[in-house]
Amino acid sequence: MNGKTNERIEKFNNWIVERNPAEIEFHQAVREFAESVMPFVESNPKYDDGHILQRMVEPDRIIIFRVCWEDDHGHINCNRAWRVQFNNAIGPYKGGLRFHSNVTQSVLKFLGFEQVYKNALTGLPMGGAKGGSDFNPKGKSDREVMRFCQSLMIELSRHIGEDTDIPAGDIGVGAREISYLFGQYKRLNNRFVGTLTGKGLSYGGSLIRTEATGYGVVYFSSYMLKNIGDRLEGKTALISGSGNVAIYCAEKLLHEGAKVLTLSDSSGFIHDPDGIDEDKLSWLKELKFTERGRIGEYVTKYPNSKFYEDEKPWNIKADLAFPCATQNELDEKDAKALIANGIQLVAEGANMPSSLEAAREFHNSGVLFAPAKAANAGGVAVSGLEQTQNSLRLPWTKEEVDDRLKHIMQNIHKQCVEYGSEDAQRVNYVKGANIAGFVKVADAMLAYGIA
Ligand code: NDP
Ligand code: 2IT
Repeated sequence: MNGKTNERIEKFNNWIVERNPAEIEFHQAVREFAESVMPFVESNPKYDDGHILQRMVEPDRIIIFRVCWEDDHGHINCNRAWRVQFNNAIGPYKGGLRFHSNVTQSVLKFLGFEQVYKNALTGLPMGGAKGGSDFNPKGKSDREVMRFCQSLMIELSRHIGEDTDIPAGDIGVGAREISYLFGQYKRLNNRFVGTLTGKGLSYGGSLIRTEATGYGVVYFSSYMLKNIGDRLEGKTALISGSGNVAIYCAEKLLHEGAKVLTLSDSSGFIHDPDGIDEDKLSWLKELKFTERGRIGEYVTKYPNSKFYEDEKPWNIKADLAFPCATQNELDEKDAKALIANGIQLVAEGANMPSSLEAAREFHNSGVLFAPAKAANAGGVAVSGLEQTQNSLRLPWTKEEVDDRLKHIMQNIHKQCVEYGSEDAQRVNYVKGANIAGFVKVADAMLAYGIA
């Protein structure tokens, strides 16, 4: 990159910081994107002339609202909720809802921004959005979660619809929450339409949607390895998180013959040197999804493993790493530790789990690095397939959805190679994913004129 381009990137980033004060996660996501896309914009004057980058970083709209609900003790609670409708140039807004005490407007703006380009990469007609609340579902009863979801939907329902905006799950929003939200949406509208995805199978959900994000991360990783004549079989893997994405990432790695050594949650990580096999994983599913237990309980059941309280798994030696918990869970120091231990591939199951410095470390040391936009797009892709099945009023088989998911992940890999090949040997997947997503959205925006 020449000095003039660097200067433009700096100026652009300073402008973003000024316009969006204190939104540090949003600054980070835009910076990573601008570093890839600015040189491309400069060499394609139609994008520069259209001021496309400047337009893309402004959400179409943000809806902010109060959610009041009564807990089991009769106390009145008040949370804040948002829906960031970022960009609908190539389809209706689409993206998850997150319930976590650390949700802020900045977090939802970074997630909404990245969702736009992730959704474009899937090849399905979906714009990008994200929403959620600072409501913390941990320790709440089912009835409390239900009352919160119903209250939230009373306001959210005015802004969404099957052709307008289709929310889904994310951190803290799984099958239980989607059911309460969908039930309330249906009640308020008196229409049975696919306005949420991740629904239960008996009321419009798609087979494989639960597994899709984790499976997709592994499919993408196998295409990356195949591209250099390698495969997943026989490799060792570190996974962080033990939620939806982490568990199904582990399951697919086992199917592919890899050995999973770690899983984690916000209290620490477990290391099982014998590997987390299918039986252990099925026990874990019960623990995490039914009993809502903590990962540390694993060592009581499997005493040959060890629990490391308040630590992350990145110091364990392995071939592959899959950060599948949350943003910025892997920093420069963690990246250096992974590299020193000879890590071959890092694929982001979570959204923006690597800090900018960590991603740079991976790039500079030649680690195969799959950014979230590409690697975890399988979840929203199968959400898109759920919408298609809802419109057709026809459910597809497990095999059909899984085949389509594989094909979509392969096609995302192909787009990364097309736009990210730096020489015959090396693909820069960050650059490839950012530019491929950018081109689709930018071309649609240009076609609409000035809007
Ligand atoms: P879940 O709520 O099912 O699981 C989240 C996991 O991450 C839990 O183990 C949780 O631990 C851990 N975690 C969450 N926040 C933190 C934190 N601040 N520090 C440490 N650990 C944390 O969420 P998902 O598995 O659905 O989502 C995980 C990531 O994947 C997110 O980044 C999400 O945006 C992304 N993603 C999800 C998709 C989906 O389809 N669900 C699709 C694409 C991306 P604890 O229980 O202790 O909080
Ligand atoms: O980050 C993501 O892609 C998701 N949470 C899934 C969104 C969706 O609409 O399925």
